[in-house]
Amino acid sequence: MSLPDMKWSGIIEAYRDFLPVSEKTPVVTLHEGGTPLLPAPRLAAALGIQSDLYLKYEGLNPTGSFKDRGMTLAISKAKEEGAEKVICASTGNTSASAAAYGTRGGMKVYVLIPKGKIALGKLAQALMHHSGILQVEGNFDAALKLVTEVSQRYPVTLVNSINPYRLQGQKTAAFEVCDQLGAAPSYHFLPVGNAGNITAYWMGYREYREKGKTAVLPKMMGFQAAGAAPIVLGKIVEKPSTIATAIRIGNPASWHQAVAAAAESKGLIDMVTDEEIIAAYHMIAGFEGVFCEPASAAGVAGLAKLSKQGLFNKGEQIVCTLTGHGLKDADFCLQSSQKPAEIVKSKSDLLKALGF
Ligand code: AN7
Repeated sequence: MSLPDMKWSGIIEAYRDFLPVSEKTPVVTLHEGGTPLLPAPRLAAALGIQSDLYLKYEGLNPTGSFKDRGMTLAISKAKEEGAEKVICASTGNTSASAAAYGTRGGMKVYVLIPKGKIALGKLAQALMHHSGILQVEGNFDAALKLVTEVSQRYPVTLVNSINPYRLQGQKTAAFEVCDQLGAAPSYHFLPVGNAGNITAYWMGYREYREKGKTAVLPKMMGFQAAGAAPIVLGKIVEKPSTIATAIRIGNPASWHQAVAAAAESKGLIDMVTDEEIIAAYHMIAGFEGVFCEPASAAGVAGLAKLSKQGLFNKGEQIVCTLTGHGLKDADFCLQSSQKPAEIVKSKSDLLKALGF
């Protein structure tokens, strides 16, 4: 490993020239970003894809999801502006990230989550970082509406992706992909929930092209869960439903920007069923040793779906962002795995299990 790699100290330091910060901005960081872009040849072969396939493993961020990229900037700017309280609505990962970064910045964090619909690991994170955990009986969309209204009238800073600093921070993932590959890939697959991330990646890729860092741009390929697919259906989904709780969102905040990203890049926004998401989730872990949470597998599920149409060619590069770590939702993993652990009572049991 070279010395610059060892000195990685987060996305604000790495990409300062591209971000709305000054020397006066107090940088609140957990050294997020710098995540690996992993070649995935066994997964590509299993999907029958000739292109080079890579996984951008965002589960390796400090709180286990891509949200940390946006949160370091949103919290640093909130601190610069003197905020004492921050708030977000969340399907889980935003709250985990806000809780960690807000605490590190010396602020009080409040999170509003849909009751019973967030993965346990994410709830544990919000608890551990001493945030005020509040629940709504409704879904994420209702929670977002509430925190937006309150933050407009009271001295509490909203750190959902409506806060423009969030997407500014998140765009650095596109910079990293270009820096790691030497140019933008042919296709970029990712899950779509509130639609901030696809918007941020597209902004990042375009900025990098304007600065001469990549000559090409990828096709942006976003995937919603079929039970929570307002953009695909063209209408708000009042009661979104999917096992991928992170993307259980019926009225995305960045809806129009996401549609524009897909259109301008000649990509698409489509949907995948829960069965397709679960199959992809197990394939990524089973073929590549990479564990992501169910929602994170929606992009790969989309790739699996399209690969049947023979769209992808040799010499092309495909990047799939895995947005969050699998340990966030260990409950779901155990529920959806077919095989319980075998009981071993003797050496002969063990030898039999090993196939000897
Ligand atoms: C693992 O935490 O919206 O389309 O409140 O946690 O940018 O919303 C999470 C979203 C994908 C969707 N994968 O990204 C929240 C929240 C994971 C996520 C998404 C989320 P966006």
